[in-house]
Amino acid sequence: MNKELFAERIKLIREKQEELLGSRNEKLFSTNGIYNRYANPIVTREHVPLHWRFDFNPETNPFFMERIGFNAAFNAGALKIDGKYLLVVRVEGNDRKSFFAIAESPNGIDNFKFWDRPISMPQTKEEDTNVYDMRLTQHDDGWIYGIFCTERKDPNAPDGDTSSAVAAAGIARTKDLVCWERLEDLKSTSGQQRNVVLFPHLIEGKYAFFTRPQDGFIDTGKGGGIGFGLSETIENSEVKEEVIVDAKTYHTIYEVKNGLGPAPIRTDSGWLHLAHGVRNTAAGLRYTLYMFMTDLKKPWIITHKPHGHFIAPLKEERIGDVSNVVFSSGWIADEDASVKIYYASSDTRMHVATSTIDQLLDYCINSPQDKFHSHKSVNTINDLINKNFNS
Ligand code: M1P
Repeated sequence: MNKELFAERIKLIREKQEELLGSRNEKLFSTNGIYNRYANPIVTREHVPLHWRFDFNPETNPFFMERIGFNAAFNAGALKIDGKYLLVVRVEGNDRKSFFAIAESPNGIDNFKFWDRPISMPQTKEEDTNVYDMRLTQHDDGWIYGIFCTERKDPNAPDGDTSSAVAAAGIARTKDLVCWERLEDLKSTSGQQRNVVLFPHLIEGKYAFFTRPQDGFIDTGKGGGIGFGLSETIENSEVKEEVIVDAKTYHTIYEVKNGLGPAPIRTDSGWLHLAHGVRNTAAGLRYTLYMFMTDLKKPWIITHKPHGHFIAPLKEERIGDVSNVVFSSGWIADEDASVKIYYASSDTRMHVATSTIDQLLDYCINSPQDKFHSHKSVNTINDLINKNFNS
């Protein structure tokens, strides 16, 4: 390729990305009045910096071809620091390996831009094959913790089984999201763990974790449900006992499995929680988001739980690498009591929805509960109809 064509390709590709990164997002009208979606995804594989993808030297890359491809950017943890909205994005390469990278926005809604380098995560004695889905917790002890899933090949897999894996909760801490100190993985009595979240305060002087015990890598088996347990230390964390906060339940949107999303938000009325629930369908698993509240002093006890899903995959969100999925591991409660809810669709790209603490409390406290039977759902609907007819 001649020099002019090489330069022209760089110019075109740069312009296209700058246009994407600089584009404004539009808040959409909300019929449900609980939260607002936005017109565009906020982080996608197209946001991955060009210097991670292309060799800019015409001698070694004469066709200016992409040398490293990226497949998806999803399931991000979130934190606001010094007025900046930061997402720890799960970036997945074409080689299927996920890693973490920070995307920063001045307003939390658009203009997300990746920092210059991805996070180099230190290893434990047992190296990670794959890491993903980091939840961030700003803990009272002064550290920012990232709890994530570390996946390794199952050492007990029979010969020829090249896909069985073991999932565990990896733990790392940082002060600046650049340098990370890796701690030992969480030990627990259940076989595997995913979707583990660190609670921001000590309870009875101990570190407190929301867990998701599971027997297998995909199937939660006899385990499942969102659990809760305490650990004496964080450096060598071990949860010896898990109570189930929210069990998987027949004929609900969390029938097959569930897991906590981000660390809960504290309000005067209790802790607000966002979680994902999974049900089976003829078309495969369907992941939706749901909410519940727990007691301020006993965050393992549910006080309010609206029926059904809070956010379900809609329109384009329904399609991607793993279709019919919404998943959240990050939200930010702002100083003005607004809440930015970050969620990924179909294991492919990131979105934002906005609400307020008051709206979310009203939703959790005043929405009817699931009564687990069709005829009882009809009674609930009739209660509302009667109220409206009599008012
Ligand atoms: O593919 C959907 C999600 O599946 C897993 O979540 P869970 O453990 O609850 O089934 C995770 O791999 C998650 O990353 C993924 O989005």
